[in-house]
Amino acid sequence: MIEKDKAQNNATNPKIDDLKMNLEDGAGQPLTTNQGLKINDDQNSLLAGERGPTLLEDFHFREKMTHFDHERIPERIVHARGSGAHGYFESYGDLSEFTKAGFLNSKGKRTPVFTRFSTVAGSKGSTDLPRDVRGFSVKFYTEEGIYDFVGNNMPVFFIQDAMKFPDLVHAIKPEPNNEIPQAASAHDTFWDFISLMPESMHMIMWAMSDRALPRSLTMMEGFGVHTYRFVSESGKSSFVKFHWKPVAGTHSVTWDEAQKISGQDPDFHRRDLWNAIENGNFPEWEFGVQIVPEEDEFKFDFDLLDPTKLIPEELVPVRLIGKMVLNRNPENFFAETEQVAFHPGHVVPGIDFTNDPLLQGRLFSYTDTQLSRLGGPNFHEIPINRSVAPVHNNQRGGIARQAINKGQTSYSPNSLGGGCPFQSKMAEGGFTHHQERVEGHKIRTRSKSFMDHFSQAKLFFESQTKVEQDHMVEALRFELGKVTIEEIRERIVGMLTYINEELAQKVAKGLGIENIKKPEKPLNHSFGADANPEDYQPTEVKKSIEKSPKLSLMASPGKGIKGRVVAILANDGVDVASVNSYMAAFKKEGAEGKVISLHAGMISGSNGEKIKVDHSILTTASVLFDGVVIPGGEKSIDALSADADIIRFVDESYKHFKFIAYQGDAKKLWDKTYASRNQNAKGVLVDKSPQDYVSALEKHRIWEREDAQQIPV
Ligand code: HDE
Repeated sequence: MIEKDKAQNNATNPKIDDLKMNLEDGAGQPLTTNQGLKINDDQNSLLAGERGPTLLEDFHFREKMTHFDHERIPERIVHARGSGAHGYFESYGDLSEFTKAGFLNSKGKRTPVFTRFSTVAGSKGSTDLPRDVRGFSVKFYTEEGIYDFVGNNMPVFFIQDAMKFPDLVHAIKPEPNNEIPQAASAHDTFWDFISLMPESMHMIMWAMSDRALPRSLTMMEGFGVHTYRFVSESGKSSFVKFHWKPVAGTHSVTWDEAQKISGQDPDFHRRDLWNAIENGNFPEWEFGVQIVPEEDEFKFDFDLLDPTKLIPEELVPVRLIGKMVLNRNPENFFAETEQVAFHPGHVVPGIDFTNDPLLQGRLFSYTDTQLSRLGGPNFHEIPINRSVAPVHNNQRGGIARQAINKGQTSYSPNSLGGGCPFQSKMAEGGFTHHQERVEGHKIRTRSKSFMDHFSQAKLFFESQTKVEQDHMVEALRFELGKVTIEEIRERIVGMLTYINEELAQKVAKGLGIENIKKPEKPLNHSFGADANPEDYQPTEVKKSIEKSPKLSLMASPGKGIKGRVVAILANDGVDVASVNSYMAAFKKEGAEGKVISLHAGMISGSNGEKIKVDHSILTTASVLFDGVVIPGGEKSIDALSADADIIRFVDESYKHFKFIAYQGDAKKLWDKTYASRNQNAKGVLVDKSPQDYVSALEKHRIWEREDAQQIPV
């Protein structure tokens, strides 16, 4: 443990110290019951005679079985599938001009964090690679209490009012009659709902983009989505949007890959995060803020309170204020990743809310859901949720209460307890809500300023590169192609015409829709029975900027190849020096080379040196790697090129736009691929150095490869 602490620079992480109180380690210890009684036989029940019935008296059996029977808790209603890790946040400087939040107010200040990434729609055991939004939650264990960032990897949301959340989730989850499909939006109920809710169209553009297929959890951005508030010591308030920017850059996989990964390794993202941390390639993100002075609230052509809108970075740049490093895997998945409970309402002085009606609803939902998921009101005492700042109040009792609260009083005001625990003045860190002036009639409605449903959908689509736009067209063709009701497809395609005519045409073509009906109003069907439908319809498209290049995934390629994994195809007789030089080049960059061979175990190189095989071809697939390298060695190449799975491995890598390098005799193998029919195949490095390959890989994929899709694998 101490070694690990040192390596992970955690010797001074107060949350890790706090968790140590609850660590249990059975190594070298006798087996006991939960009451501490040493167990003599854990293999057999207590029987009445050798072949007799089991006795009710067998308390050891009863205890063991009862605990087992209750091992599961309800999975999260959304975001059930997740992976988490510990780490720290380090502030770059002093942000006290805008916020009094202590963890942001001095250069180099470190705060422990626990971060959980998730998919949204699938169950706990579903694949990591559905087309879906990803959750991005960070629990900051600050000296002033817990601050939870609970965001997504897309900066906007499907709906504007929390009232619609149960409907959205019911629509996207498996259909209630047959519980089909798992972890997928490509089905009737989801698109039926969307087709009646034009406010979703901006988020739909994001969900149909490559953002929904991240290569790695460590290669995606995070967004707070809502506009929050910063409040300074002097009470000055500003609006703020939160961002996480991955140092490794933003990268995705293709839809064909995603589907295949789901079969080959449904734990692909979880494994990737785990391995990166175990290998010491600690993932990093920079934390950024877009700050808008309060007086500029109405300066934009959209409403800052509308969670279906983003602030283009070209209008308000993102200011980077700190860095998060994830450097430690959990000891126990259930205790930490499953039981961690996030809540956008867990804030510290200096961070406050706005009246975004989606955010306001969330402030209710997150505690409420933990009551059934974690069994009662004491979930804050579960070690992973426990604040490192001291907790004292008059709450008592409840299921599984851990704290042994001393004293006679559990009320306030009291005199018998000396007035304790006492309230803190603002100057002593007591939280006060920002004093926003509020007035209005009590009405159920949606603000008219929220009705421009298409302008940012358009901005997003038109800011993508050609490759990304093509992927979006394919995604919509696929998703809507799975919809069995023709009117739903038509309604969506009709809606697309309001975003971009060409997009609508292309999707329609894929669906065999000959006459696109540009739908008349009402496009929006989400309003109360006595409301005037006209008041709820999308308004004119506004264009404050034509393009926002930052919205393209390809705008942030990052630096280096940290976290990438490259397949090295090798068999007995391989050129060992070549394998070793690739391995060394990858390791130096925080990436990994994995030797794939025809069999497991060891292979002997051309010089007799033994090399460990990481995967036999039977147990792996090209979709699990970022690229492929084929070193020379006559005997190795002869054996590999006679294997159809190896040829397919290379062809499939080509199909997925991956960089391929081969050397010397490996030309013989290359010549057997479909890909080799193209004399000018792009992204294929012949007899180049490992360093050349590393530089190429930095680009992630060679999207300019026009013939990639023609490979029939
Ligand atoms: Fe959540 N959301 N959400 N959500 N959400 C939950 O809380 C909810 C929304 C997000 O890793 C639940 O503890 C409502 C937006 C993440 O544990 C639940 C509304 C964003 C996670 C809940 C939203 C999110 C959740 C289920 C609309 C991005 C996983 C389990 C008003 C800004 C946290 C739980 C984790 C989880 C409610 C919309 C992000 C039911 C009512 C917008 C990352 O409370």
